[in-house]
Amino acid sequence: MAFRSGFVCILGRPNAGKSTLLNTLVGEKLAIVSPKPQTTRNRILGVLQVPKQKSKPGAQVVLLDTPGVHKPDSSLGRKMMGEVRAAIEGSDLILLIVDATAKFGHSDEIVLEMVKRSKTPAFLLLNKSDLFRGDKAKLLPIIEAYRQRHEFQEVIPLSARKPEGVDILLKKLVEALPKGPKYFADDQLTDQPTRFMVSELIREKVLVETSEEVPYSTTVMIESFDEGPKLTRIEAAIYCEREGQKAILIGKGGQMLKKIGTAARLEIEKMLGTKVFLQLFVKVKSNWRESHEFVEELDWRRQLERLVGRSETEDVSSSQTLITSSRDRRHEK
Ligand SMILES: Nc1nc2c(ncn2[C@@H]2O[C@H](COP(=O)(O)OP(=O)(O)OP(=O)(O)O)[C@@H](O)[C@H]2O)c(=O)[nH]1
Ligand SMILES: [Mg+2]
Repeated sequence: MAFRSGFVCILGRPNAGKSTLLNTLVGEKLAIVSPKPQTTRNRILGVLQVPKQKSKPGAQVVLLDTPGVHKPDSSLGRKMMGEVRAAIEGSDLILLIVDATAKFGHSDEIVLEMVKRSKTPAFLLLNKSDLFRGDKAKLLPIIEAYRQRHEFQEVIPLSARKPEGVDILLKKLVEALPKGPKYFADDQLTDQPTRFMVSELIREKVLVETSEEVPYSTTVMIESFDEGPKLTRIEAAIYCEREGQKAILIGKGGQMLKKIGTAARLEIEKMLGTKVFLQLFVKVKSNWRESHEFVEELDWRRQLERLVGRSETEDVSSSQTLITSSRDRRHEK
């Protein structure tokens, strides 16, 4: 038997549990998760290494978590849907994940259409099975709705959060992959720069702590990142769209910002393995979600391209943190 590998796109509506599944499969928190829809804004790569076993040669599953499929109404939304298409393109398999507690509707038809158009084999994952408390019969109508519309290679009920049924998914996943090379080193988990992961952890805390328009009008940019052996100093700007949102993010006497900062710092410290001094600023950039230019500026892949382009004329060593993946960092220690 030969080594197997491939690119697997995790696709679905907002809030279905895509990022939770990525984290569960890889065994590390690579993507932020929240109860609010449209949490993920970029495609997020996670490498799942399946070790060699007696008669089996092992495998490498390159997972791509994606933003939830929705009808975009801003530059940010269009960028998010572009990320979804980029992840589908070139994937060997699609995992269509649905919240099995939700009824089949028009939005599901749209996601299904994307699967059909890609002509890529797909599994249907019925997530949040823990909410059925063992009553699998409740899943039958939704299974039927999907089966009538598309031929899935596998249909698997699971709970990405509990987790339950994920081992079955993993087995079927590896069987479905083509023979292939190792695309990533044995110890590589993701390609995301640490700086980006830090900005995402801050954004996650904003999503959890705030409500209504604020979470959707917010983005985070790292302004400085100095890593020492024991202490990492980070300055980050939380951007929102209006003065009123800024007031909410700061809170009475700075309480809200403090809460967000403390929760984010604890997680960043865990990820970096150093103490962290985190300074947060709140800035207003009106209608930034409508600015194609600003939305592109937020894309770390674009930031890297720009750095590489500049490197012939400029010294980019001070920006190294931007191109060092979290896994490499752990190696440097
Ligand atoms: N009960 C239950 N909740 C789950 C399960 N998987 C995910 N969730 C919850 O569903 C919510 C959304 O999860 P995410 O993983 O952020 O969903 P997503 O599909 O990545 O959402 P977007 O990034 O917004 O598209 C969170 O509150 C999760 O904790 C599950 O198996 N069971
Ligand atoms: Mg997500």
